[in-house]
Amino acid sequence: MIEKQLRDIITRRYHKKAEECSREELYYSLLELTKEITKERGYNEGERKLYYISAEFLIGKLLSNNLINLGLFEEVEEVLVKFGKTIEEVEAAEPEPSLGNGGLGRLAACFLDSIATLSLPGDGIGLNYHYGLFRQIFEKHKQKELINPWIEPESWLNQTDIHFDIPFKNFTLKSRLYDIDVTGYESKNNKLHLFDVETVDEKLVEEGIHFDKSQVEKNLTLFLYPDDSDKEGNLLRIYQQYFMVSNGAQLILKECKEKGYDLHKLDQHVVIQINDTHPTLVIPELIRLLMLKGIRMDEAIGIVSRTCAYTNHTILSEALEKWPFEYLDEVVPHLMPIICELDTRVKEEYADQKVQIIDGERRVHMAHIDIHYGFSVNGVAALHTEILEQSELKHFYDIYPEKFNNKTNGITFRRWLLEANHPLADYIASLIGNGFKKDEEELEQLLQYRDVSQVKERLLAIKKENKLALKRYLAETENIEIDENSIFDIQIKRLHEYKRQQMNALYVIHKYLEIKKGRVPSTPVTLIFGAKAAPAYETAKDIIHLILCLQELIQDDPQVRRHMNLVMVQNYNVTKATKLIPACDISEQISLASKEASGTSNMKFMLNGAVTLGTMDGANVEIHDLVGDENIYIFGVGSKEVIEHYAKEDYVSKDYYEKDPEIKEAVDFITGPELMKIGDPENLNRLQKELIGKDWFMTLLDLKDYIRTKDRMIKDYEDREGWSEKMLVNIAKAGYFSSDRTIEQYNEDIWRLK
Ligand code: CR6
Repeated sequence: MIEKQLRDIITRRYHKKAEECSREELYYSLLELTKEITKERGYNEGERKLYYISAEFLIGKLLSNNLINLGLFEEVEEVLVKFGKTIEEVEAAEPEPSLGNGGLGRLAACFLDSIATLSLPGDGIGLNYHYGLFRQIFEKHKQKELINPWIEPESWLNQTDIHFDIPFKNFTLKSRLYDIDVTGYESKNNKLHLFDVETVDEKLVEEGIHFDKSQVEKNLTLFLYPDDSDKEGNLLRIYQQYFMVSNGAQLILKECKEKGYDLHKLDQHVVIQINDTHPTLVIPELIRLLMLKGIRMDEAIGIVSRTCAYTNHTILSEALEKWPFEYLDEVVPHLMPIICELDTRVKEEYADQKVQIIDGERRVHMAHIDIHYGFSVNGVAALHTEILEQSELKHFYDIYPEKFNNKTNGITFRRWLLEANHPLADYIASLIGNGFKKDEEELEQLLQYRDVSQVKERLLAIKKENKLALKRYLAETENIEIDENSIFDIQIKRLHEYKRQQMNALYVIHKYLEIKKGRVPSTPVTLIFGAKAAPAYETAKDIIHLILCLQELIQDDPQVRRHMNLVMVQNYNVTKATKLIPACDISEQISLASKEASGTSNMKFMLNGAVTLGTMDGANVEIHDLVGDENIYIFGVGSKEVIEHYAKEDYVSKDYYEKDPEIKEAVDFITGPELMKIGDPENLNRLQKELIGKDWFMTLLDLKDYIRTKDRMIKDYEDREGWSEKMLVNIAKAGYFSSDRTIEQYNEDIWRLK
């Protein structure tokens, strides 16, 4: 059936036999076929609809994902083999859209998958960035940023004829809507609506990712989050945000009109989830648009407040947006009377400075708009929500306890198990049947095999198979050699000081020195990193530099390399994650307690049978609750103590450095002769100074415990039977972290869709 359809498409497109097609030709033919079949399934509908507005949707490649959701993957795989290609080869021809930075954007993509899978009517609304997040390459042990194009004449995007006029202070931009069909697993579709400007000029980009930030009509949707270290960058972000939400709001009202809904009852038909503060301007914009339709301000504010819900993803205050009043006024003056009115109402009601929208320095606190004028505020893991309620947003919690709720993040198992790890998914299905693919808690049935050696041996064998696959992939794509018989210890996530890649690097230094002294680990270890640093984030780039220098030092030292290897993969993205995660033994989740709101790679690793090495932070806490002490390695200071250190300002990294010879030796090594020969003294010196003089995220506080715990883990790995039991328990308990569960909870508590 599929074979015939595909052959017909190939004949029409290329006038040749499928067996003679290049992988690109097969990819485009499959793209066409998949889009066609998707359309035929139809779309979820209902009296009430969700709009998930987000500046990021890190969807990654879609071919395999969509084929799995359509139930066609196996068939297509077989047909391609007939044509002389593997699905991996064909998929390599698909460009990867990088429309997100990391966890937050990937979460939005997982959510869209689950919303469709649960047959809920819910669309995404975002921007059609032409280049998305930069492509990373390494040169001279440093990160270099390049453009990352993904839009080709033919892609998953469907051009529509929907346009809106978006008013800015001095000009109006006409938008165009592109849609991507979101396939649910064995269900109907929803849509991801991505707005663009026709006047965008890709040639505006000069060297690397630099471009003229002042020409808004030419650059508005060029990049995801352009550098905002200067005023022009900040203004561009405000332009992007308003462009996104005004389009979104106009689309929502258009759909309501087509369905004949009464706008006075908008909140009965529509719910808007505001993903972090980037889409916050949708609140004043929707009020403005309702007023243009003749609804009085008072009523409009009420309607919008009953329609919008807000998700907070961080307690890092630098990430909670506060726009200077005059910046907003320069871009969207027509919203300012509304924002001022929203602020006045708050000031009349509450004297507390901490809950005001416009502060004494005339900065507009975006999250405060969301909390006062939305009906729900949620954190993304139990600990995170508790910290919001008890400290970060306490002043709001005191006013509106009923608005606060927790929704622990989740991941879609279709992408992160069925697609990423076929051997494991198939084996699980052979043991407990296919039910877990839609009802993930069924994975618990695996616990009955806890004492069955055969099953645990098979889990070890699958892990080995995946390690070999990763070895082949890295050899082919990055010319990197790794040893599949070593322990794979992996830390992949954005580079940020709070995530503490620098602590992992200090472990490497410590181990290097140990090996040099003849104290070698019982099993060799391969430490794998993958991370992009924000282009303007100096310390993050210095940490990448340190890791790359260490990589060279170790690669060139056969004596050390035999026992410990270090590799940093280039351009870490969704595709690389799907290759790395199934091969992992030790999952590094080592953020400073209280700082990682949830984390989601921790869930992906667990599901694929890795054991977590982590702090009591974010969703690690819930993983610990589920698997128990024996099946996770927890270390470090807890969140209460950390919060106290910040309150008392009593953490002095220099004390730890001076008092502990082991810590001192590792930190000193950063600027020792071995690394200074390889790297750039300016970066290495600066990083060392940062660690001794500031260390805002308390690396040295947890370093010793981290080293001890990781060493214990490496030792425990030798007991293969014991280790495989930990793997089994982790997989069996991962069901809770399905985004289907998360979305069911969003729906029950917040969205209330049928
Ligand atoms: N950086 C959190 O830090 C969380 C995701 C998704 C983050 C991370 O712990 O898992 O959101 N926050 O909720 C932001 O992006 C602001 C992230 O991805």
